[in-house]
Amino acid sequence: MRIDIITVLPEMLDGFVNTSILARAQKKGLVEIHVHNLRDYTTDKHKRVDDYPFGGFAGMVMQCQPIDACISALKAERDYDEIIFTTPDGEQFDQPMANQLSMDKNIIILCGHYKGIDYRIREHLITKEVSIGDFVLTGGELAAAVMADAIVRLVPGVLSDEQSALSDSFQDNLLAAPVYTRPSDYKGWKVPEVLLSGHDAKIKEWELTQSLERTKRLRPDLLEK
Ligand code: 6GU
Repeated sequence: MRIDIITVLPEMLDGFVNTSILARAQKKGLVEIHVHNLRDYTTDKHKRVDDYPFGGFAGMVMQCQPIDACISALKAERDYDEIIFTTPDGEQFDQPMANQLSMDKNIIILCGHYKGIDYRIREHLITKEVSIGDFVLTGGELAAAVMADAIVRLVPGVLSDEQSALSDSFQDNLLAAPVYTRPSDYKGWKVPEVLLSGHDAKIKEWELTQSLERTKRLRPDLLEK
């Protein structure tokens, strides 16, 4: 899988892309992540990528030209399954969306900034608008990083134990059961007896009961889905 991220703040993503799960996935040759500086695509001699909005509104708007140039250059090299724009008014990112995107071959994530981008880009070039939650971030870089992390860890082979993505919270609309490690008794804080029993069926049943109980208590909305 290949993810191209377009941003005016590449340095904000470089560290993340070259550490974390994304670095491991790239080293294994399973994923390629490319960060593009939008400023490299402007024809403006002062390297500006934004301008005042028509209509006299407040703030600045990202211009069509550099975004179109960058996306066109990428599309000339390969076909893209999705061209995503990060924006607080987009569709809510969630685990099913991460699953779906993890099956794509090539995606672009365009990071929003300032007051927004010229709406014509959204009408003509963007295929999917995504928000990571009901709050406002200064820019789409953190949203792009969140999405890339959630997507890449689902690509087969990225996680060392493939089972571990399957038992994630949300993967089946249930929160994950608690986990414990040695020692079984720490300062008198004890691990549930059943986990030490070696009785697989009983352990599975305990895990499901815990998942259901935690979901009912903490996220009852998930049980309605
Ligand atoms: Cl995708 N972008 C921005 N700027 N703010 C957000 C967001 C995205 N998702 C939630 N808040």
